[in-house]
Amino acid sequence: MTNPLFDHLFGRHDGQDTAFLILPGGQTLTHAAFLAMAARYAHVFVDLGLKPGDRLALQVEKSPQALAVYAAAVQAGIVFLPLNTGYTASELSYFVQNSGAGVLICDPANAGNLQPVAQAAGAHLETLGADGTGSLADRAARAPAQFETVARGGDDLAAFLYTSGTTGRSKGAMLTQTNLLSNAETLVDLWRFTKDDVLLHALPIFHTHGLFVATNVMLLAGGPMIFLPKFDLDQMIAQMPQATAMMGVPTFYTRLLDDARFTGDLVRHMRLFVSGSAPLLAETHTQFETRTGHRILERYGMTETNMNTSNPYDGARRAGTVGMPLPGVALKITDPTTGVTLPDGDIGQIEVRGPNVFKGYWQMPEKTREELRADGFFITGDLGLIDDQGYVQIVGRNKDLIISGGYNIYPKEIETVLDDQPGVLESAVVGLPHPDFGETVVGFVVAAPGQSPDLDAMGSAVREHLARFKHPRRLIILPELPRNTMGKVQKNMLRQEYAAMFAGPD
Ligand code: MLC
Ligand code: AMP
Repeated sequence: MTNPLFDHLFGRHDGQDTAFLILPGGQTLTHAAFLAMAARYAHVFVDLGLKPGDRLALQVEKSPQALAVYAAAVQAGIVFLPLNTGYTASELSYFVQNSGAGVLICDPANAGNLQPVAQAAGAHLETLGADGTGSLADRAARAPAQFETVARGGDDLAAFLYTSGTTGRSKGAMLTQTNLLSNAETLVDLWRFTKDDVLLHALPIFHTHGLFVATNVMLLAGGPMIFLPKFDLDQMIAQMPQATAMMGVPTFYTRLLDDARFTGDLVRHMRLFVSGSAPLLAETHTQFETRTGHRILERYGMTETNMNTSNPYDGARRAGTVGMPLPGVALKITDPTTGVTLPDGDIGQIEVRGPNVFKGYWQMPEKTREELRADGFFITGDLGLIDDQGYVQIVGRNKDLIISGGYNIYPKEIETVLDDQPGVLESAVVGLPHPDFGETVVGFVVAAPGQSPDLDAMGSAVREHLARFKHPRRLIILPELPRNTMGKVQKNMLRQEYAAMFAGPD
C-alpha cells in the first residue's frame, strides 16, 4: 500500500462501474467515473504547484465534484481543508491565511469577493459551481483521467478542519490518514455497513459528520449514497424508500417527526438511523420509536477525534446516552482541576485516547498542549459520566460552546464583534433551548455609560463578519450582566432566566 487512505477508500473501486452517488434527479455516478474526475483534479492541483503536505481550501456547495476534490487531495497527498459555505469573506480570510493554503476553490458567484482574500494570502483562486462548472472543470477537462497515487504514510496529514475556540480564534485540527481510516473501519464494522447499504446523505460535506463519518463509511462499505445537496424534507421523504440507512443531526429527526408523511410504513424497510453532533433529546428518541419502531443509534464525536463512542448495534440503544467507547478508544472521566480519574458514576470531564485522536492544532503548540496530554489523552471539554452499565452520558460542557442544528458556535467570537460596536460596554452570548436547532444564539448587551447602542447597526456588523448560523436570533440590552463574587459573568443565570424565550413559535 502506498497511500493507505486513498487505497482503502478510493483505490479499491478503481475501474468499478458500481453506483457511488445517486443524485436527486435520478442520475447515478459510478465509482469509476468519480475516480476519473478525481484523477483529473489531482493533475490540476499538481499543475498549480501543490505538493504533498500543502493545503487546499474549498468553500463550495455540496456536489459530486466537491467530493471529488477531497478524493483528489488524498490521491495527491495534499491536505484537504473544507470550509462551511456560510463563512463570510472575513472569516475565510483567516482560514486561508492561517493554513497557508496554496489554492482556494470557491463558488463562481463568490470569486469577485474572494479574489482579494486569496491574493492577500498568496493563494491561487479557482472556481467550482454547484453544477460542477467553473475554472476547475475547465482545467480538468484537459487533464488525463489517470493519476499516479502519491505515496503517503498513516501519520501523514490528510485534512485540516477548523474548529472555533473559546478564545474566539479558530484552530486547525490536523487529522492524519490513520485518524480517518481507523475510525471509518471501526464504524463500518460496528454499524454493519455493507455494499448492499444505500445511505441517505443530506449532511453538509465540510464537517466530520457528513464527510468522514457518512462518506468514508460508505466508501469503505462499497455501497452508494443518495446524495442530496442539503436537508430538504420533501426530498428526504421522497428518497427514504430507496435508502437502507440515514445519518443525521437531531434537527433532522425532529423535522422528520414534525411531518405527517413520515410514517412507520415509509421507513419499515430501513436498517439503521444514526444521530450525532449534538444531544438527541430522550423525548425525540422515544417519539421516533413510537412512530417507526426504530431505535435511533446515538453516537458521540468531535472534529478533533472523529467518533469516540457509540450505542451498540445489537444491544440496547439507550436514550440519553452516547453508548460505549469504540473498540480501540480509551475513555475516562477526570476531575477538571486535578486531572485525576474519577470513579464510574461521577461527573467529570471526558478524555479520550486512540488512533482516532488528531495530531494537534496547526501551528498552535500551546493550545495543543492544553488539550492534548503528553500521554495521548485529549480533553474534550465535554462533561459526562460512565453509568453502571458502562454507557457514557454527556451531561454538559466545560467549554463555552453553543451547538445550533449541529453547528458549533463559540460565543467569544460573537461577543468580540458586539463589544467592538459603538456604545457597547460589554456583551454576553448564550445558547437558549430552541425547538428546531436544539440551541440558538442570543446576545445580551450592556451600554457604555450614557450611551445607547444601535441594535440595527450591531446586526449589520454581525452580518458582515460572521456566518449566518452564528447570528444572534435576538439582541437584548441589559442594564448589567449577572456576575458572581469573583466578577465572572454568570451565563447560566441568563440561560435560566431566558430559557423559555423560544418555547413557542419563533
Ligand atoms: C441554517 N441556518 C442555521 C443553521 N442552519 N442557523 C442556525 N443553526 C443552523 N444549524 C440558518 C439559515 O442560513 C437560514 O437563515 C435560517 O437559519 C433557517 O434555515 P433553514 O432553511 O431552516 O436551515 P437549513 O438550511 O434547513 O439547515 C438546518 C440544518 C443544517 C439543521 C439542516 O444546519 C444542517 O445540515 N446541519 C448539520 C450540521 C452538521 O453537519 N454538523 C456536524 C458537525 S461535525 P435565514 O437567513 O434564511 O434566516 C461534529 C462532530 C460530530 O459535530 O460528532 O459529528
Ligand atoms: P465539533 O467541534 O463541531 O466537532 O463538535 C463536537 C461537539 O459536539 C462535542 O464536543 C460535543 O459537545 C458535541 N456532540 C457530538 N455528538 C454529540 C452527542 N451525541 N451528544 C451530545 N453532544 C454531542
